[in-house]
Formats: sequence, C-alpha cells, structure tokens
Amino acid sequence: MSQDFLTSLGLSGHTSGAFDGTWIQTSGAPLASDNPATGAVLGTVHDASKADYEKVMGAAHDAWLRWREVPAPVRGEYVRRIGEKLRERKDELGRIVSAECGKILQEGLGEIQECIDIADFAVGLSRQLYGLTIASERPMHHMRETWHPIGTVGIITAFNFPAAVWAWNSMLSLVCGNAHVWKPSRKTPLTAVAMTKVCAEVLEEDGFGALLGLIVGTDDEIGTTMLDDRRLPLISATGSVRMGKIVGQRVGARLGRSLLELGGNNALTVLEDADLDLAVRAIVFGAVGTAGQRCTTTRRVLVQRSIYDELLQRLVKAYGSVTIGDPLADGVLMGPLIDEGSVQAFEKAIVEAQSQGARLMCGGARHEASGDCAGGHFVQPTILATDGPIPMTQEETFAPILYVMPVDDVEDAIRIQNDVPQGLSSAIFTMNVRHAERFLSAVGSDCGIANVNIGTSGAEIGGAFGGEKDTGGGRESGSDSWKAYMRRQTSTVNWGTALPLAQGIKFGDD
Ligand code: UN1
Repeated sequence: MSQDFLTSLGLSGHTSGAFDGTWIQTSGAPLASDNPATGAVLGTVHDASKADYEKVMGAAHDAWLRWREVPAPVRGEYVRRIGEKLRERKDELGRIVSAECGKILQEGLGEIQECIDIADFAVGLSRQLYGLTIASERPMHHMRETWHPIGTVGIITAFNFPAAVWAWNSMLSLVCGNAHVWKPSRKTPLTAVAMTKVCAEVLEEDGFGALLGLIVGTDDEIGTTMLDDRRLPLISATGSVRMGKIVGQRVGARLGRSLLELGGNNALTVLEDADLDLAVRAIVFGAVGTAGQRCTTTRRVLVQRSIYDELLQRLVKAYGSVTIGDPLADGVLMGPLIDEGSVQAFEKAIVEAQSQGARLMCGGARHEASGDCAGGHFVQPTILATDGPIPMTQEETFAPILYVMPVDDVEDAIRIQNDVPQGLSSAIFTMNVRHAERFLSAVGSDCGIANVNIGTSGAEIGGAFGGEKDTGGGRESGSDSWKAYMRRQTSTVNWGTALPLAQGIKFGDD
C-alpha cells in the first residue's frame, strides 16, 4: 500500500498528540496506530499528560475570549476557508480515515465530504444565528432573545467516524463563537492530528489556532479531567451507552451540559407491498457498510411473514457477493473490524445468539485474508434468522451481524422495533402511504431518525442527528442543532419613563 498520504499529511514516524495553537512535545507513552487491515503500524502518537491538557485548555480559553468578539459572519468566513482546505486535501484525508479505521475508501472519502458539507452548512448558518423578539405585556417594553457563544466545548469522539463527528461539532461551534478541546479515540489518533493540522492552518494565520485544541490521552488521565473541568460548559460525546452514562452523570454532577450521541439498535421493516430491490440494497449497505461499525448500522430486519422467506434468500445471495479485504483496494465492499477485541465480540455474540435459538444463514466466522492483509481483523458479514426478539436482539454488537425476524403487520413491526433500549435510527419499506405515515406518526417509530424507503444509515448533514432513550437524546449536525453550542439570553428593555411590573404586581407605590 502506498504510504504517500502519510508523508504528505506529516504523519510518518512519531507525532505529537496535543495542539494548543502549536504542536506540544507530548512525552507520554507512545501510542502506535495500527492499520486494522494489515496490523502494520501507520504511525505513533505520544499520549498527552495532565500538564499538556492544561496548556491546551488554557490556550483554547484565551483564544475563545478573543474569538467571541469576532462577528459571526466573519467567523463563517474562516470556516468557509477551512471547507476549501478540506476540499483540497480530501483524497489524502479520506485515505488516512480508511487506513486507520478500516472503512473502504469510498466511505473514507464520504466522511471527508461530510466534513465539507457541514463546513458549508456552518458558513450559511453564520449569518442566521437568529433569536426571537417577543411581545412584552408591559407598555414601552421590548423583549428579545439573543444567542451567545457558550465557551470552550469538549469534544469526545469514537473511532468509527474519526473526522466527521468532530467536524459536525467543531464547524458549527466555531461559527457559534466557541473554542474546542478534542479528545479523539485512541484507536484513530492520526486522523485527528491530520484534521487538526489541515483545519488549524486557516486559523493560525490570525493567531486563532488554539481554538482547535487537540489532546490524545487516556480516559483516566484526560477524559475524566475534561468531564470535571468547569471551563468546559458543554461536553459533546459520541460512543457507547456505557461511556455516555459516565459522561452524563459526571458532567451532570457539576451541572454542566452534555450532548450525547450513543449506540443504536436500528431496525428496518419490510412490508409485503415494498419494492424489494430497493429494500435489499438498503439492507446490505446499512448492515455491511463500515463493517457494521456505524451507530446507524441496520442491526434488525423485521419482515412481513408473506415475504419473509423470499427476502431472506435474496439477502443471503447478496451477502455472498460482498467482497472483503483491503479497504483501500478497488472493488472491496467491506474492510476489517477495528481490532481483535471487536472480532472476539463478534464471535461471542453469534455463539450467544445461536444458544438463544437464532439460526445462522450465512457468515458467522472470521474471514481469513491473504498477503498484506493476513494480519487484519476481518470477519464475514453474518445473517441470523430468529422467530422473534431474543435477548441478543436487544443489544448492539458493533459488527456486521444482522438479525432477520418475521412480523405480522405494520403495528407488530413498530412494537418490536421500539421494544429495545436504544432509539437512534429506523426505516420502513412500503409503498402504502397509510403504513408509511403511521410509522412516522406519534404512535410510530420512537427513534430520532425514521426513514421511508431509505435505509437506517447514511444520513445527510442537513437534518438533526441523534436519538432517544439509551442513545442519549442529543442532536448534532443540521437543523437547529447549533443551539446546543450557544447560551440563550432573554432581555427585556424598558424604553418608557415608568416601571410597570410584570403580572400587574403593585409594589409600594400606585
Ligand atoms: C456514527 O456512526 O456515529 O448517518 C455517525 C450516518 C453517518 C453518520 C454516522 N452520516 O450513517
């Protein structure tokens, strides 16, 4: 595999793991970033210490004090130029994403496109941070609502979207007037270093580099320090439900805000009137794409009984043509899992599901790759058929395991779909407008995302992204998600000569 992109992004050899406007010489333990497809070391990042964290946090805060005074549309102009840089470096950045987290190049490039899209969205938003004006009940009074920058935002991200989820947060938050301290996954530190380098170039010219603080470190040393740090009024965290509960409770204990985007257990319903060609394609992309390591991955397919056998057969056939291998190679549809632990979790889940009555329809084992990829963490995309929900279908296993079960009708599908702890994404395939509208109604899907004739994954940036229940309740990316990164101020101005009190209260005088 050509390593040119590593050289051109300055990632060969040893790299600093902390940025406070300049790259700090971090002296913690070396953290090797492995290519999950080959096991080869891509580069090494040195972990940051608490002292390094203090530098990053302090510099971010100081930069914020100046940044909040820059008019929002001018902040948007910086983000516009960041979007340009990302366009220029899209190919190299897409390659580091693929090489480090194992998603195929098309998806690596798609991830950088998602960063460009959110930058563009943020530019437009920089002229639309609208507040309301509100009619006052008092004469010669005026009420208004203003949105101000919240401060420095802590951003904690997962390995599976090592660039885009940071960009969702940071691009919006930059135009909102904030600084950031980013703690990326320790499984994908090089992508974080590369993204920070490319984006900070624009800000560094005017001494604002520290707005994009970066800190690679352990949860114990750096993660908990961030959660307890009152200089971070908002912690935006993406990851497992287990992690999210720690973040929510710990940040809540100091009455900070958290924005959580946690696990999914996404179901896709196929009714008997569906366009099955569309459904099969959507299921394969949703379940096999990113090797099942998206929070939006399709994990359960709920099929109306009359078409159950047919759909199952078509899925098994489609799975047979999924090419597995080096994610950077042409024609490959599925790369490796992120590490050996994930392979073991995959194997364990399949054994467990089978002990609960699930029947293995295809896959079920490691995939033995050859050549450079012999050391990779590959598995076979797997389909398990069940007669209905089992304990394992309540859980999210971050791997390409798909459970397919029969349902009676749309009501049955909605009930089974919603009867899990998570509530991120959902989809229905039907040509019947009544069924589709029921699915989208108040008695339908309880998820943050509910799609019709589109799969569960691959959302555009323009909508709000996130989900309910164990998914954490946060909303990121499009729509009015920007409000999470600002503080709201309600102001009442009296331009008259009297001091009337609200609610008609008379206090002391007439
Ligand atoms: C994630 O897996 O954490 O909708 C994010 C999608 C992507 C984002 C996934 N746009 O699948």
